[in-house]
Amino acid sequence: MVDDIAPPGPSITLGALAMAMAATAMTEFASAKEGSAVIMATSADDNHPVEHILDGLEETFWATTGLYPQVFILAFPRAVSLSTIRTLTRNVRKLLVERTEESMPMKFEKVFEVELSDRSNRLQAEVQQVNNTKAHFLRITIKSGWDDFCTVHRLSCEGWPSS
Ligand SMILES: [Ca+2]
Repeated sequence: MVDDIAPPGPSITLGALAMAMAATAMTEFASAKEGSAVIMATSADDNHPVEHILDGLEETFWATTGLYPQVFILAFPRAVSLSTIRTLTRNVRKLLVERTEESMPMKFEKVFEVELSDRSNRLQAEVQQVNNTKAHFLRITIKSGWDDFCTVHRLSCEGWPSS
């Protein structure tokens, strides 16, 4: 007798693939540890520098010091594929997030624009699902505020390395 040979077939089922993908944790790319940095900002307050946006701490923040709009650019060390963008701010009204995949932060295209509600100087937590948005740089523009000055406490950009 000839031994039965298993028929060739897919080595992994769709269900197993879905489980494997779900088990792959997203990476937080808006972090100095990942090699990301804020490379440009329109306000520089020694007590509340832009590094405070990426330090992972809620209590530390970047503070604006002038008129709107206020802008900062986040550079990832390489292009990434983003799933979720979160911001933790105070007194931000209109927020625009743009991206570019190119190696120079010159030409940006819109990812989303939102108007945050007035929380009377309390923290505003905003979450946007951005559906595998590829970005090497993000440009964040605070177009207007609910007060003369606003603060950015955290920026979170979760996703996967871009293939
Ligand atoms: Ca912080």
